[in-house]
Amino acid sequence: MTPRILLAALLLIGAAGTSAGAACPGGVSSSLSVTGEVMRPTVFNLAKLQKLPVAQENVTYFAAGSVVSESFTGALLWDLLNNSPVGGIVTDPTVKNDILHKIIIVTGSDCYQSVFGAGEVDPFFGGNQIMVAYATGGQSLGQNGFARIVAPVDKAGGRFVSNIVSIDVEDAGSYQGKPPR
Ligand SMILES: Nc1nc2c(c(=O)[nH]1)N[C@H]1C(S)=C(S)[C@@H](COP(=O)(O)O)O[C@H]1N2
Ligand SMILES: [Mo]
Repeated sequence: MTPRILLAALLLIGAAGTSAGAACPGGVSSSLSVTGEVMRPTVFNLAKLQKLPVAQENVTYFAAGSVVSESFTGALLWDLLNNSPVGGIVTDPTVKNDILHKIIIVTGSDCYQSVFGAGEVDPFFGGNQIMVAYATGGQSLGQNGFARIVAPVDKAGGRFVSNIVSIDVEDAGSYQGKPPR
C-alpha cells in the first residue's frame, strides 16, 4: 500500500467510526417509532400520542444538582404499548411470566438512552406510572422535543429521556451469551 492509499484507507475507517455520530444528530424530535416485540410497530406523532388516555403527573426531581418541579401531561408508557394502535407486547404463553423478560429501550435524537423493564411498568407487577409526556405546565416541551419520558418515582431526571425517537421492546433472552459492551 502506498502512503497515499494508506491515508485514504485510514480516513475511510475514521469516517466509519463517526457514522454513529451521524445517526445521533440530536435536535427536537417530532415523531417516534415503536418497534421490536410488539403486536403492531407504529410511528407516533403528537396527534397520535394525544389520542391515548391522558395522564397528569406532578413530579419533583434533581436535574444537574437543582430541584425541578413540573406538571407533565402525557400518556402512560404501558397504555402506549398496550392500547390501540400498538396493541401489546408479544409474549409467549408457554414461558412463565414472559412479560418479565421484556426490556423497553427508549432512545433520544442524541442517542441518549434509558431502559425500563416491562415488569416495572406492568400494573400487575411494578405499576410504575412511567409516562411519555408531551406537555409541561400546559405548554409543549420545546427543546425537549415533542415527547419525553417522565418517571415519577425517580429521584433524579437521568431516565427522563427527551426528544424521544424510538421505543424498542426486546427480550432479555436475546442478549444472553452476547459479550458485554
Ligand atoms: N435525550 C436526552 N434526554 C435527557 C438527557 C440527555 O442528555 N439527552 N439528559 C438527562 C438528564 S441527565 C437529566 S438530569 C434530565 C434533565 O432534564 P431537565 O433539564 O429538562 O430538567 O434530562 C435527561 N434526559
Ligand atoms: Mo442529570
